Amino acid sequence: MSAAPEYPPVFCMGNPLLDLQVRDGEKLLEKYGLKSNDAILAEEKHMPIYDELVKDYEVTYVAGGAAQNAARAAAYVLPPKHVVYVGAVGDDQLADQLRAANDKEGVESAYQVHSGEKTGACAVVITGHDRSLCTTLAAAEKFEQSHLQKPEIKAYLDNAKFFYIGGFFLTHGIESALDVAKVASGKGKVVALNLSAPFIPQFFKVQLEQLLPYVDILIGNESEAEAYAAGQGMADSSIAQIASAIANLPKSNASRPRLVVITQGSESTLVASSSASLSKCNIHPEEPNPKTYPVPKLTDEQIVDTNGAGDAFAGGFLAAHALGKTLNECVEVGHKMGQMCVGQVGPAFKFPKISV
Ligand code: 26A
Repeated sequence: MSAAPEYPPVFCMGNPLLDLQVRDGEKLLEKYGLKSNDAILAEEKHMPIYDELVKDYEVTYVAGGAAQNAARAAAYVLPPKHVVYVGAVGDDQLADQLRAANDKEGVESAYQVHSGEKTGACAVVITGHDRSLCTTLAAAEKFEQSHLQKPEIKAYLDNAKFFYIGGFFLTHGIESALDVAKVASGKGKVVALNLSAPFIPQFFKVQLEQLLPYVDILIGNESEAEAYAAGQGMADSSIAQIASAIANLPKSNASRPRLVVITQGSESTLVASSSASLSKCNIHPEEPNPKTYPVPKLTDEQIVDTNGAGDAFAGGFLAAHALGKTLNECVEVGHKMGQMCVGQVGPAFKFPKISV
């Protein structure tokens, strides 16, 4: 991969959001009926939370949006100009802040801008090591398929080799996700999808099932895997069984195995493959499949908050894969980026950069 390619090889798509993050939010969880470690779409009853945060709490404003976090993590690992991110924003200060974070961290923002709309926001309520995410998508859910047809976006799509779609995007954008994934997969390119939150496999099961045949790398955590299993009548299955089952679902591009990568916070990460092989980024035929990878331990003092840690893992994993690293190296880079993110406020990384 050349240092500054004409077009970025990594294309990410999701909901661009600005995170409004607060600590010690126990009262907020109670008041708005939020679970301490969850991600939801705000309902009518949650809407006052954004004003309340600004009025009564010390808010840290930080670039968010799950796939955008992964894009910034990937850019951290890759040489300059290797990552482009697509999603819809408004024409407001929130969008300016997101663009500035992407510029600083080496992600090209290829936003669809909806004038007169607000950019999406996520209330991030931290309690201990848990984070509760409550999102109003606003402009993000106005993303239109036509954006992908614009010549400048088509050029990104035609030239990218690795595609990353946020599972959260399936709440509104299955047609666009299918557009991207079908074409990419048909050309033998790599398509990665993040499950994003338990409510995606739970309530957007149909959309997920439509997209999965085109997915080469599925990334998620243990509660998302369990939510998937519950929807498939596999509620009593272990994480290993669930990961293997997903890996072996029908796949459009049969020339590439499907990898299912399940993180479990500070517990081991698990990777299942539809078929072991000698190829670099896969499980070796003599190794166990699924294979588990211990996570380096962090002390309590090293943990600032866990917002974005899973996205950082995913971005690191994909970037290492784009660099032609082995599966073991991809998981290792994922762990390093996840842990780096846990040591910062919000979905953020260390600057000046350290090598990973
Ligand atoms: C559709 N929803 C609910 C969402 C999100 C989301 N990103 C896209 N769509 N809800 C929360 N997030 C982002 O997840 C990151 C942590 O993984 C937050 O913005 C946060 O940065």
